[in-house]
Amino acid sequence: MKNHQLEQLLTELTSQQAATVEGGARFTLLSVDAVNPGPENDPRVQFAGITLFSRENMTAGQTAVVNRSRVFSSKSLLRLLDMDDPAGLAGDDLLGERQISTLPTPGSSVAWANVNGYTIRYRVTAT
Ligand SMILES: [Ca+2]
Ligand SMILES: [Ca+2]
Repeated sequence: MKNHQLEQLLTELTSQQAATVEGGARFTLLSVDAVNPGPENDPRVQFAGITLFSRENMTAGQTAVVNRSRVFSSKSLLRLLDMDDPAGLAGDDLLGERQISTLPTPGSSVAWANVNGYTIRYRVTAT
């Protein structure tokens, strides 16, 4: 690794850690329900550009428990895609997205039913 690449990496890590120290929120992807996915049955769920879940060939009625989380410090995008190209993101279809704010979720969870037949359950908590 060249020196400037290492420097860049260290800078990125430092700013990420700074965001954690300054506070913010934790997004937790709880579960993905394939209620009625139809032909778009290879879901990939991303938060802030990071894939937290992906599975091929989910069937109607199937639930995947995820419980993966990520700390963030400003509004970030939650996206549901359908994988059509397992090798990369180029062929994926965007099924839906929403902005997630750092405000903690009231109660224990929020359900999001999207038009393509998935229910994504997630929670935002203070760090
Ligand atoms: Ca597709
Ligand atoms: Ca597909």
